[in-house]
Amino acid sequence: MVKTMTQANSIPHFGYCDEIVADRMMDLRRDLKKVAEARGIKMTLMPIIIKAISLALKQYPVLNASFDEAKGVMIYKGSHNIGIAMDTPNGLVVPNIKNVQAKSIFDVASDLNRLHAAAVKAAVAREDLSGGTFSLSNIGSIGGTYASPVIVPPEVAIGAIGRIQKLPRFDQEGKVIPVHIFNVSWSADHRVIDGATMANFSNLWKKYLEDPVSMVMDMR
Ligand code: CAO
Repeated sequence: MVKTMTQANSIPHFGYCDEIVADRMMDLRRDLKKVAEARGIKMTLMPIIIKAISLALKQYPVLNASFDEAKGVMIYKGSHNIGIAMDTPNGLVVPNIKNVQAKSIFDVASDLNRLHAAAVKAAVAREDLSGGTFSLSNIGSIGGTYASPVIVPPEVAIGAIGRIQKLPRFDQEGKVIPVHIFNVSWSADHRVIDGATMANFSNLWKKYLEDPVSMVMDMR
């Protein structure tokens, strides 16, 4: 962590935040949870969030790339290897789920279960720790709303998820209604990613989560 975070210090980070309405994805998770349990897999919201990231990365591949500073070139990665920050008794571990672009939500849940179980036992395989292309930190599973996540070099972007809260919001008619909300905080490398690209990526990801049926439309 000392080495990686020291390297990250030379990256000019910029932050971008938004709030996501979580009600429909929570409904989806409730239904998927029963199906997954019957197959021996724990289904949280994370596999849905991770798959939505991969679907959005397909349209914004510059966020799933690395920047070769010496040559001044971008290297676009074909695989979406999404690193997940895990809080363990031995500290932070960031294994990655390989090839999320080719996996179902169930496959992602299954990998997340396997990696989390290994991380808790300090037994994550070397190959699960290397080759990440994009990272995500669900700090909300512990608490908090916004964060300033630090990019994991040589990646160019990272997201942090805040805690889901029930909050008052206005509906179309101007009435106050209770809504489940969580915040996302993105950090990106401003040498190679511009703010508009980050915002467009985040808007697409948000649309997938707020209207999960649209995810099904784009899955292969
Ligand atoms: N808001 C509200 N509830 C949440 C939540 C959130 N953001 N994230 C998780 N939950 C819920 C889950 O849905 C689950 O609910 P049920 O008990 O009803 O099933 C419960 O909290 C436990 O979830 P979990 O934490 O076991 O599983 P997960 O897949 O959501 O997250 C992991 C897995 C590994 C990402 C998480 O456990 C973790 O370690 N988070 C900390 C990450 C971290 O340390 N980041 C900092 C990095 S920089 O130092």
